Amino acid sequence: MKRRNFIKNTALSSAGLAIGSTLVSCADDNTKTSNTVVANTAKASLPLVIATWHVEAATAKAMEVLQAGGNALDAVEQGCRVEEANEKGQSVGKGGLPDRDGNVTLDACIMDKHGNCGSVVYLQNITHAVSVARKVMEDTPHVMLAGEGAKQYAISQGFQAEDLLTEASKKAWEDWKVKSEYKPIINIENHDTIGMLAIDNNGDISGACTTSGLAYKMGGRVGDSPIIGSGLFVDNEIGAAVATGLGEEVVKTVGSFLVVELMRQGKSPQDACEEAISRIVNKPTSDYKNFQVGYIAVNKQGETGSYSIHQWFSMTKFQDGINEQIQSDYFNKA
Ligand code: SD4
Repeated sequence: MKRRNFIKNTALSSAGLAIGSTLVSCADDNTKTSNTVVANTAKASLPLVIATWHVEAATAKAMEVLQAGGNALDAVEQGCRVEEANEKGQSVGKGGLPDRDGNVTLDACIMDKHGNCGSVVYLQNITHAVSVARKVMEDTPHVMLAGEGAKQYAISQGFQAEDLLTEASKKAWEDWKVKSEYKPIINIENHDTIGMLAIDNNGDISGACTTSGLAYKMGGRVGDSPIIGSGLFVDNEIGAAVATGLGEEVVKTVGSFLVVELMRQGKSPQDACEEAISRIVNKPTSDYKNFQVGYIAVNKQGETGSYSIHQWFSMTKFQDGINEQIQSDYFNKA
């Protein structure tokens, strides 16, 4: 059986479908090399949405899109926009904490079921970075736009330029300036970068990620969130993953791509997230006690997983009418 057909046959319908646990080796079609696919026992109903941290309003919006018949791409974009517009969230969109010079700079990306992707880095003055990333993906010949070019492109597409530094974020920055101590803080907020993955009624997967990055970072710093494969990766035949935490450590291990490749090799989303974290913490020089990284993942069968270095990372999951925050298991139990 061709791999693509095998996976298609095991994809779940909106009614939900149980799949037996089978190890299948199969030759691929002429676009891929041979591979091994494990179909885990799963009973998932579609659609479903997962997101990093505690973002129930965002997952609710995404589910609303999916239940109205929208696709996963629309769902993740609309879901992320909720947090970008939420001024109380100080790590995403408007109200994001600035860099050390007081500039709010945003990173975002989006990826669809075809493997198309778009991203923006170091974007200023535009709240909905995820929507600019989608425009880059759909309406330009490029994958990534940065800085002033990204901003000018957004404005040319009708996005409104505005000051993203709210009074609360300005005050936090001024307080920080008293000591000007740069230290990534573990679990800065009750939520952080929002990364969202969705499977729609057709069983197709998309993902998005948006952030103001690390608070008080150096001017010009870009994290993992807009880097395809690091902050986010989607393979519609296998699954998807998204990262949060100290972007530098995610980039060094190409974390989200790693999670998806581990799922391709047969690992469950949970095991794949755990292995990706172990690649970070088991480096001989790892300073993991001083930073957080968390992953969430979903596979084509609708199984999900999440794992982090430290406690208090969580995933919000909306499925079967239940929109809930799930505490993630974590590595550092010492
Ligand atoms: C970054 N990964 O810019 C993002 C920020 C984040 O928890 O997720 N912080 O490195």
